[in-house]
Amino acid sequence: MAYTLYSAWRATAPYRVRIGLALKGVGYDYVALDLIKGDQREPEYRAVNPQGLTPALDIGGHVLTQSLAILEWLEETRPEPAILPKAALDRAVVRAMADIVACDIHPLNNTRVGRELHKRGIDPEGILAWTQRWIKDGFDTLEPMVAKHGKGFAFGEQPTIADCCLIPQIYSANRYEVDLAPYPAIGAVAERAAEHPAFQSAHPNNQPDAKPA
Ligand SMILES: N[C@@H](CCC(=O)N[C@@H](CS)C(=O)NCC(=O)O)C(=O)O
Repeated sequence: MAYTLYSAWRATAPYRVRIGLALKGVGYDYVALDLIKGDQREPEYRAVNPQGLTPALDIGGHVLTQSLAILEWLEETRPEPAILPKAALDRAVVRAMADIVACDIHPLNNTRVGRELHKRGIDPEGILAWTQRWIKDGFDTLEPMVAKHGKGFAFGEQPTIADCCLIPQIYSANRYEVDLAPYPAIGAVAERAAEHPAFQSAHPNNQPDAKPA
């Protein structure tokens, strides 16, 4: 059964799912949405995902949405290689790390939030400062967690759902010129992931819709 991922090259939520799919060795067809042009709001895509957000993963007869739900589904349907640790306590820590990115940082910095701030008269510098503020806020919390639990990846020696969320958020932090010097543990995870084939294949620059810098 061919899967289809509705994605956008540098959007972080589909990037999370691309990493998860690559870690699990699951292939898929790629449908690119141009989020600036507004493809996600067109009726054609709303028929796939009524929320008008990426990602959506069509698994043949069902469309899965919400990156964390998709990552959990991947783990449940393909337990190996595991992207959650075995112990319940450890899983809770990994999920907390993922939630800091997916629930606390990203929703404040999404494309539609930037669009709304712009509509309300906030200038580009103001929007950039807003974006940076919430990334820094989340990274301030994540840094000691990663320093405590990470051993190469955010939690332990193997990639987990925490890395699926953290690596795209680091990409976004670089895009929005956040100084990462205060976050050496997070920086070390980025370096480790850059060497890993799953993270390499999922990287925005390696997507069919990637645009030159
Ligand atoms: N909570 C959702 C967030 C999905 C989301 O916000 N996706 C962004 C891309 S990273 C999007 O499609 N934005 C389009 C828009 O804001 O109009 C998830 O984790 O899947």
